[in-house]
Amino acid sequence: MTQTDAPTEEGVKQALRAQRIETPSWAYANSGTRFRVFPQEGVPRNPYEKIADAATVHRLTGVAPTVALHIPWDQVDDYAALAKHATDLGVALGTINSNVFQDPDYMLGSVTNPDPRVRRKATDHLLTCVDIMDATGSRDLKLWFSDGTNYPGQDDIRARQDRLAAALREVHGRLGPNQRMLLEYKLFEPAFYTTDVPDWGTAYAHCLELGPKAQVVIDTGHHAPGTNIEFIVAFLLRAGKLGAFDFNSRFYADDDLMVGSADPFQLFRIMHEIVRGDALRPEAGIAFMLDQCHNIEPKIPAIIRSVLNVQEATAKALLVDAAALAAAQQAGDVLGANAVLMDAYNTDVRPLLAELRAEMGLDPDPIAAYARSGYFERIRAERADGQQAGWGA
Ligand code: LRH
Ligand code: MN
Repeated sequence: MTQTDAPTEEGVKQALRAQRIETPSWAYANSGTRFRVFPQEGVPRNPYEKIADAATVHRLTGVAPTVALHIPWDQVDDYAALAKHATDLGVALGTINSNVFQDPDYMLGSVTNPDPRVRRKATDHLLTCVDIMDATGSRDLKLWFSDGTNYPGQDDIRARQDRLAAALREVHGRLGPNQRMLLEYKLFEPAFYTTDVPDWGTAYAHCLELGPKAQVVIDTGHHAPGTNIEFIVAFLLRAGKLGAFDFNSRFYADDDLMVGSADPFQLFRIMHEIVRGDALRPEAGIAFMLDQCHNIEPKIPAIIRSVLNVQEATAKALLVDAAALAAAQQAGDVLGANAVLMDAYNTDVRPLLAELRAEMGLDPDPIAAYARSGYFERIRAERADGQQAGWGA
């Protein structure tokens, strides 16, 4: 289906069938806010059980075949065995996420820390994550740095950028031929004055400086209120520097709520730019990941709902009549052009998706299928004892 053809139902279904959404291991485990992490029944106790839950989401949705890991939250002795476990369950290990934001040594920064010993330790962790990618067969290393300062004068803003660039360069040099590093930005939190990678421009500039294996990640919860995220998507796609999304949604800050729950129209506008940029198909190389925390809601149904929300926004974006849109834009027909987009957005795509799932041999309603499956009752009993997994904050 190209940009000029009017969308066909079969074309839309074909694109949706090929969609790939990666779920995050940490969303299956306990998470919360600085005020409280509320444990839930049936929560996984180790990476093996997190992967089993991710496999359940894939079994019911058909479009979530990979699970992202977070190190050390998903540390194991044998990553090849973990990868085999995933394969046996019909999924694969995906993006490896580094963690240089919890160790006490990183209070004043990790790779940007004034202390070279701490910088070395942080960079070594990033390199260890690449070793893990070699063992799991993962393509992507995702780098998010909580690094920043809380008070003016606390540290030299420019010197911290030099330190960051040096660490990133070392990691970029270590990557194998088919491996990438994905640099994530975030406006603030946990730092409240400067953040060393605060916005897409900073991430983009570092990735340009690094080279072809460095791409930008857009976490949809990491922007100042009112930021036009789809502009950033269009810009980075055009520049060939968009590597991935961390999908979630928010009403205020980095709320990490279910993607599409707070602002489904924004998710549609983002997916419209993806479809317009012919970047939905897996070969385009964009990793569509969820990065969420289900603090009060049951975790597996929340992730299934999130996958469905991405599918719905994508189906609507695929229904945009590109030819009519281009014609109206060309003619300066402001209302006409807007109407083309709103017609697609206001289309109820749920029947089409239910039909597609049936054609894929899946239950048209994955959430109801999960409730009927008895999976929750089983894991609740199996995992009644032992230490539940969490993010150890
Ligand atoms: C930081 C972030 C990052 C992850 C973490 C779990 O806010 O978005 O992507 O490492 O959440
Ligand atoms: Mn993220």
